[in-house]
Amino acid sequence: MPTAVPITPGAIHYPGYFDREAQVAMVEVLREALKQAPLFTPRMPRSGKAFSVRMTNLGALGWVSDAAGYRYQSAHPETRAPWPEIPKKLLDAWRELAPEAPPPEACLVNFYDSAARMGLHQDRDEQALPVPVVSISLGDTAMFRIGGVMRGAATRSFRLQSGDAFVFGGPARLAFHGIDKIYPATSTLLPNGGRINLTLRRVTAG
Ligand code: MD3
Ligand code: FE
Repeated sequence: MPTAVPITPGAIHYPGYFDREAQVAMVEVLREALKQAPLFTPRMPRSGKAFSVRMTNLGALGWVSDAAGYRYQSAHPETRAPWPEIPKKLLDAWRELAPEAPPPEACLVNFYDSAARMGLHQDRDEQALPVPVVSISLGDTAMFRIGGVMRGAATRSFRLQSGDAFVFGGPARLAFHGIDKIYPATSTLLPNGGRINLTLRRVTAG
């Protein structure tokens, strides 16, 4: 088993879960998937304001956000094509890191350029809230912030580096969290820089 570092109740950090070779192979698989399901710019419900993070999805269901609201859907919002499959290495990681959980249905792919951020939020669009979320970071280092289940609770910040995995289960599953900053040129994994975060999720009740 990889080294597990407990962070807050239910949140476990696995630094360097994917070695460099596995990271390179994952980027190669993602490049192919992104040809089929290009990154799109999500928009805030109601206001329609663009996110700074671009996204796509893998798996039976994908998370999308536009002026109509947040939801999971089975097709890409622009091409209308079904999402590509979740790569086997990610399914293996899910089985190792969340052995009790039913299989993931969604893998949200977030792409951050050096100016992108993600504000403090909760992930609660899934029916399977007892099932953990598994996150994998690739590319430039990010400053990640996690708080409590109430927006005003104290927060702690951690660096997420290329190859790191994180499991958010139990009380951490509904914790507020966000990405405050990307540190440019901290990784050579992506030739043009930036950061990719993969989150594996169960959406429907397991
Ligand atoms: C804690 N992504 O996609 S990953 C997200 O780096 C999201 O792209 C960030 O927040 C990113 O929703 C943070 C870590 C993460 C992901 C999902 C969580 C932490 C979480 C769900 C519940 C609790
Ligand atoms: Fe989130």
